[in-house]
Amino acid sequence: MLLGTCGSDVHSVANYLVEKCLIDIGIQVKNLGVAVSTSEWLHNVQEFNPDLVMVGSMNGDLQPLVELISSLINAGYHSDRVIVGGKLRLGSEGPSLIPFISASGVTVVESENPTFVELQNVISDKLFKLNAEVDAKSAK
Ligand code: B12
Repeated sequence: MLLGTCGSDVHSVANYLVEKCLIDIGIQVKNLGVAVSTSEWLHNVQEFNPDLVMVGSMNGDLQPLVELISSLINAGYHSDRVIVGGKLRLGSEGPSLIPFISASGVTVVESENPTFVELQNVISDKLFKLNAEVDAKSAK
């Protein structure tokens, strides 16, 4: 899966710890790091076709996140494979944009301080469901 932040978000500590918590349960993570531009995201999604795209947003600026999600969907990446989380509620734009982000079909981890076990469970469940869908399609 791909992991990173977008826009001008430089909160690398959270990014690093989330990466470690996923690696701990055997998930392969390509960490793009912080303040990743939309074009860089799109380039990596096209190159690696990841099972999941995980975007962290810490600094309260949700507009770049919304733009990235739209760009990914426009480029044909399924919104069901996008997971966002971090400090999504605190910024002035937070409360109004979370429903908008959810409505686009991405998975929003709404807890600002999920334990690593919660985070690991969300991701494992998501991967399990996606794999089950792929199996069901190929069985038809
Ligand atoms: C350290 C820090 C900084 C450092 C970052 C250093 C670094 N290299 O990482 C510096 C000083 C650079 C910084 C700058 C700023 N910061 Co700052 N920062 C923090 C601080 C104190 C800790 C963040 C952290 O690393 N936590 C450690 C991680 C592991 O814990 P966590 O955040 O709880 O992580 C969990 C969740 O967030 C979630 N999660 C995190 N990432 C992801 C990704 C995905 C995909 C998922 C699903 C979940 C997820 O899961 C994690 C595990 O539970 C927080 C306050 C706080 N106490 O949280 C403010 C905070 C995040 N910062 C804040 C702000 C406003 C800023 C600035 C805008 C301040 C300013 N005016 O300049 C700038 C923005 C800079 C930028 N361009 O991004 C606000 C954000 C408010 C908001 N969201 O509305 C906070 C919450 C402080 C506050 N209470 O106001 N910051």
